Amino acid sequence: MVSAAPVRLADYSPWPFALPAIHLAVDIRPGDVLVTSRLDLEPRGGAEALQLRGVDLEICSIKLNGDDVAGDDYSYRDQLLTIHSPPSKPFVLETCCRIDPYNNSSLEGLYVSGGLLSTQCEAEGFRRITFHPDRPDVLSRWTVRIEASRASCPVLLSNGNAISEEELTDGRHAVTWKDPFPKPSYLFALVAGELREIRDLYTTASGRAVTLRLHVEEGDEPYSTHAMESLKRSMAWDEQVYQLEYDLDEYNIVAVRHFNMGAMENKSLNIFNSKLVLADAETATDAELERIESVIAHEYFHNWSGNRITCRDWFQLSLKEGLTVFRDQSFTADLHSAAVKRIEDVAMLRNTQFREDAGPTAHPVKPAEYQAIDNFYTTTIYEKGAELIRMLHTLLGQERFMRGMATYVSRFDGTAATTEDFVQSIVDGAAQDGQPLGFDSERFKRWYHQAGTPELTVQRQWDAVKGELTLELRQSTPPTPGQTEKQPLVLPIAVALVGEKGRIGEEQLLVMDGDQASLTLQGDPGSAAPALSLLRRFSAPVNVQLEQSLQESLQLLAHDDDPFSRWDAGQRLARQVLLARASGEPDATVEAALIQALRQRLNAFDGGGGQDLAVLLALPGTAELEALQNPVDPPALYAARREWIAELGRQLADPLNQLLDVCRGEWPQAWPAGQGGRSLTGLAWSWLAAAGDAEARNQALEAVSGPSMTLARAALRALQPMEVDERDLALDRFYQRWQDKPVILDAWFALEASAPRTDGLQRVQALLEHPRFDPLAPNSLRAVLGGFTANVPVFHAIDGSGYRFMADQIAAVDRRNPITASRMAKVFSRWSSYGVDRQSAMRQAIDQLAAGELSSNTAEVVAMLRT
Ligand code: 0A1
Ligand code: ZN
Repeated sequence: MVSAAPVRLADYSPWPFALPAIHLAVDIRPGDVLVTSRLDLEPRGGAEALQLRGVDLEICSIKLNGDDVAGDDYSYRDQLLTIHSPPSKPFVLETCCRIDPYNNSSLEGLYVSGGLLSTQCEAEGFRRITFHPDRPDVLSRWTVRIEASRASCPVLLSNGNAISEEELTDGRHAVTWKDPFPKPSYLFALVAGELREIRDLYTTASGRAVTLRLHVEEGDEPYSTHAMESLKRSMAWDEQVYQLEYDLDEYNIVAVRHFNMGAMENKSLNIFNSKLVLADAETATDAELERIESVIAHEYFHNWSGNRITCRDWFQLSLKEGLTVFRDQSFTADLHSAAVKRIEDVAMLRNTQFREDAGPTAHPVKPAEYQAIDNFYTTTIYEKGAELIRMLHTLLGQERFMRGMATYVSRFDGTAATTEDFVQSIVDGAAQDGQPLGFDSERFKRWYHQAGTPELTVQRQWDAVKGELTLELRQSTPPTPGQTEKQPLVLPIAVALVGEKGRIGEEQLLVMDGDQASLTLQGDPGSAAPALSLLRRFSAPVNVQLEQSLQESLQLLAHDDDPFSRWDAGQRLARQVLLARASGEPDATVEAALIQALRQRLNAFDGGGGQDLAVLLALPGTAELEALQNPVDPPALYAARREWIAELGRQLADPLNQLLDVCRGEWPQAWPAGQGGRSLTGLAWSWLAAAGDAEARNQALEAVSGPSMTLARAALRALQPMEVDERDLALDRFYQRWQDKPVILDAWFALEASAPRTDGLQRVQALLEHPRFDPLAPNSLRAVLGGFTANVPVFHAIDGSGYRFMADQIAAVDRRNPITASRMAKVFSRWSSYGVDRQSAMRQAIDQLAAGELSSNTAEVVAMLRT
């Protein structure tokens, strides 16, 4: 294993040069690309040598102020170009390098995807294109001239505005782009190839006409409407809510098949994973349509939170990501259902971020060091980062928070900032009204540095005579790797009492910032103890330890006015049921009560707004259940879930069939309408089919050939876990229908790989050799290998065969694409929570991986897993 020296936040110092302007000339030829770069450099004092980053660059020439630099005057080793004695006055450094994007499978820097040349520079990909400091605090104005053959690359795109086009000899042409806004290298982008354009126009609030262009492969044009409409909605929302307008005349989005992540916010030239652009009701599910809308918004919102104000260094990554996730969550909440969105976000947080925070790769929202920054594009940086912004919003309220945002933008526009700059701006802006802040902002900043999910323990006492409920609260955060001592954090805790007729009195916001706090809530004197609605809207990202009786959970489920708390009460009961079943001792009382409560909900439903009911009925995620089991037994949890679904299907057959009748009328409605009906349909098919209902299986089978991708995929999900003929027929029909559409076929690969069959491992192997499987596309890899790890009985086979197989696959992917491989290696992060056999089998698989030659990305993750 190779291990590079870590980069430390504490070692930050500014770059000793300014780089106000960059001119790039990119000459695209059939076998290679020549990149000539002219850097205008201004020494800022203190620098003896000029050091620039460069990876896999073949140097053609290096000139300083027009003269060749002699071989003795520079060196290029260990990915660093050093000019030993640069001038002490401003000078121009011109380098010319040859690069080979045609054999670049890492998908970083410049690479080829389906005949298209495209870039990915965040975080440190620009150094694979030319020599550059490649750090986010060096901002420059860029001019980029791209030259290529018109036949193979009719479309040539980069950031900013196209300022000139040239017709050259030999069928070649060139386009020059100029971006007036200073930006760091990670926001540079270039795309060249044959693409079809979909064009639209947006007029900003102040009257600027912006040309919107979406670029897709030929034949994909009809699937671009949803993305375009989403973009326009995002632009309007940011104007209305944040008073932030778009700042250029052009906005481009390109869809590429081979992409390591979801999408990238390059200034005015977003590059998207094609699965997050191409969609309509026939080809994408409702959930995918909503996700596309939110990712389009996320990348658009980065124009201010990320591009106009960028990060000083990569330790500040959450400055742009946490804030932008918070903004895209608010956008979706405003456009659709705020309650459903909050519930979905919390479910995701608990199942991914809480798991990360409890395992060997736990790290703070602002890490103190890293080896490969690519490993820190995590749910902690993104989703926990967004929760920190949300808490600031909760503590300050909308008006004060927005004043803080305006202060942040006016202070830091055009610069590279830190998370401290952000929090300070928010509190300074908020405090302009002269009112006390209401919390200690220095203590709040601890959230950025402390890893781990806080535990909030609550005890209470009910004084029936006075009608007062007194709460005693304690917080503590369990130790995480490298951080044993933890400090108390600022926790905004929204609470209320709930009686048989709903909420009693007003909601209160307790701001806890020490180890302990107490609070008294006024209820009705002389009555029985009311239910406690704690952490409403999930006002702080913590785990709650509170003893709640079955009766209390049922009361909250039925009468709480906070939809999140109602949902949470239902989830608590479902967790109890599943954990009891997994331990072999089903809890008949809780099961009967929960089924009764669900029956009432189902009976009361008469159509419309079904999404609330659908989230309420959804079962808790596996990760959440695993966090509550010791040792974790994945097959037992899986079996418990399947049995419980079958039980629900048996006991609730009548209301579920009535539900199907009500929902059928909503099937044809176009998203976002009808999604509740379609979700509930999928749920009913799944429960009824598991209970052996042949009619439900038939309905599902038919839907696979129908006009709605949402219903087709719901049908496949319902049938997939069962050994029935309809399952194989359904999967086959889906394959036949969509075999020529890779974006859609990935769903089939994932379902096939996760289908629990006795010959599961051989089948997954066969999928990896399937003619439609593209080993260079991260989407395909994630579909098959991600699907495989979700195949509980096969992946977790007690003999360790699933783990060994996965370790081999990760090693193979690592040789081509370290970013994707190191993300996959995190599937082993739970190894120490399993029973002895699985524990040692998984540990052996990790050691097997560690023994091979790994990229520094994967080596870093594997090293974390082993500590
Ligand atoms: N900044 C992007 C995410 C992203 C990060 C790294 C990438 O390549 C290694 C690509 C995209 C976002 O937040 O959308
Ligand atoms: Zn982002």
